[in-house]
Amino acid sequence: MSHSWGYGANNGPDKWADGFPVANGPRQSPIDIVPGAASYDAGLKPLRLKYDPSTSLDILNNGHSFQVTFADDSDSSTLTEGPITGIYRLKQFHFHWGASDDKGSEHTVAGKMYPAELHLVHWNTKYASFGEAASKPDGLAVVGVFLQIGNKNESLQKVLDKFGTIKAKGKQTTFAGFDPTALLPGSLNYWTYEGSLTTPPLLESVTWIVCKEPISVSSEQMAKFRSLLFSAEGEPECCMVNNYRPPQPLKGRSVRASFQ
Ligand code: SG4
Ligand code: ZN
Repeated sequence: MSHSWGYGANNGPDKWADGFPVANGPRQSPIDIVPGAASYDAGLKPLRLKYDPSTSLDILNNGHSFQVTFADDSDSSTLTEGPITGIYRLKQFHFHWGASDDKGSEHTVAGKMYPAELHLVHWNTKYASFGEAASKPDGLAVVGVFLQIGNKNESLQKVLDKFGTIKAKGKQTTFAGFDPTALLPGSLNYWTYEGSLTTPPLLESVTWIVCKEPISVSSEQMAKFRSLLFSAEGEPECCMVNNYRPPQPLKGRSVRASFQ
């Protein structure tokens, strides 16, 4: 891969191992979650997500996805309990999605793909910064939430309404006062396993927490995701679609469920 990574035929997931050999490592993500093969663990605590809307800062098209970034200089927006120990701070959330409603999520459930998947990225405050935590086996915890076609999602719409200003790669605008709690499903039942970032550098530092219950998104809202561009202003327009990595081998890992 002489050029930078992406999701195209020449720089997509099949090529990532050329520049990032850990792509074939022992704890890569995403995976196919087989509910019948997951073991219920009565010792898994409920997730505690405490988000302060005043910590939301801005929204950015980074050329791979778009993300909403949070101030992470204090324990204002945190994830605790669940499968993790200690305090993890919210850094950003982003999504992965398809070119059509029949694909787009990274994790799959018994082979089923959802049209999109939300990732809320947190880092372990036993380390000094996100950058330091990102390479540690217990450095990151990402909460994954599937999106399923249904009613219009009014909380998500607040995010989509900013897309006009972040259409191209590198575009950024302020995004204040947003509470990501509004994007969580009613039930926080989850599966958990030890995995990795799903994009290069594919670091094996993520405790994955995947919610069983999806949130809703309308077909019209999904179409809006696909109006973003991978390309920068002035470059040939290239729609941001299919920015997901397919499931990777489990390699003997166990998937635990917080519910029966
Ligand atoms: C997306 O490309 C995000 O925009 C990235 O965020 C993120 O990288 C990457 O996905 C991998 O994260 O939860 N899917 S994932 O494993 O969080 C990081 C940024 O580039 C390091 C900041
Ligand atoms: Zn992600």
